[in-house]
Amino acid sequence: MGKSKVLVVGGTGYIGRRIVEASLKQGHPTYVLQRPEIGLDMDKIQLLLSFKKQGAHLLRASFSDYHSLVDAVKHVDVVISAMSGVHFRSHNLLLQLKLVEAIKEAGNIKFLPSEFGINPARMGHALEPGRVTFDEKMVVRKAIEEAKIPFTYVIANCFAAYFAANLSQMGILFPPTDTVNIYGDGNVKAVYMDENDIATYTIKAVDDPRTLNKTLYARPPDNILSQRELVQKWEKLTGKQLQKISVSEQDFLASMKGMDFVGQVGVGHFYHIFYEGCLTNFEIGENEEEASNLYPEVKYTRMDDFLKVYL
Ligand code: NDP
Ligand code: GNU
Repeated sequence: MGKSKVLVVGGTGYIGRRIVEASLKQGHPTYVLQRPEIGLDMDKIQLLLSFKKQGAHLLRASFSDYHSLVDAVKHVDVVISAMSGVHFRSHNLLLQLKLVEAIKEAGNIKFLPSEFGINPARMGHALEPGRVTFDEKMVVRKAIEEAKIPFTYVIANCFAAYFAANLSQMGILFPPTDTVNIYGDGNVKAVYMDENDIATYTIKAVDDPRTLNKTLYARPPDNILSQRELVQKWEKLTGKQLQKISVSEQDFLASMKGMDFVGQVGVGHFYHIFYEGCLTNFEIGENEEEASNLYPEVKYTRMDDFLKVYL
């Protein structure tokens, strides 16, 4: 039995493009949704053409044309959604409900919905307005499970480019040069993942019976780091100490006032990650898997190496 045919929805997106590349690299017949709505977005067009050059097939479909979605998913065995969550660019997680319906109608297809962050099933207590990310992901999961569609939920923890590159500072995507805000005592453990490894693990899970109807965490031992440990790695690389300013929980949460919606969402997520420790304050359960344990052959990127490009 050959490798499953994979359709990536949201394939020109930030994690989506990496999932397309990983699917091609691991030898899956790879399909990418081509939406008419991308119009004159030349960057997306160029990305789609580059995927085609690498052997991917483009499938035209639109979320405003349900039958085009059904026709598209009928070409494949597995659909992976990398639909945007709540952040800088757009916020369309609930559009996936149409995709669930199309997959249900087509039948015999596994679905990996757009997760790739904190496990939303553990965030019932999450702060407003950031909780919307988790609530919407849970609505999609409910639809998948009610439709009895086989699934795998990929919990990516923190994308390194959004959380490690900036030493976990908000509002910037490069390391600070003089001072760094430390959340509380900075000793709460987080998990930082290179996005390319998330894509690799996601594709490894596609045909793996061990991940069928399971939650797959990316929590490799060397990448379980506190913010203070991450800062120390950077200081070692630069040979320069940063001035550390400890931010109390109260002051951090108070900073939400006066921020725009996305900023407030971010404060909520950062709070749960760096004050509460929501990524590491639990053991991975019986009915759950950890990616570096299932796929020890993957030489996942450590943050010492990830940070080098920012020097
Ligand atoms: P992007 O903002 O890159 O968007 C991904 C894709 O969503 C787009 O490329 C587009 O697909 C599709 N999309 C957006 N709007 C629409 C629309 N109106 N109709 C149809 N398709 C649409 O997403 P990210 O890669 O940043 O996020 C993907 C997932 O990763 C989310 O679940 C998010 O929560 C999570 N995430 C996690 C992070 C972490 O640190 N763990 C960091 C960032 C995101 P197309 O290619 O067809 O144009
Ligand atoms: C990260 C962000 C970075 C926000 C997740 C504001 C979903 C997740 C770790 O919403 O846009 O500065 O788990 O000023 O489950 C936001 C998104 C990151 C947080 C990405 C995200 C992480 C979404 C900021 C900022 C770098």
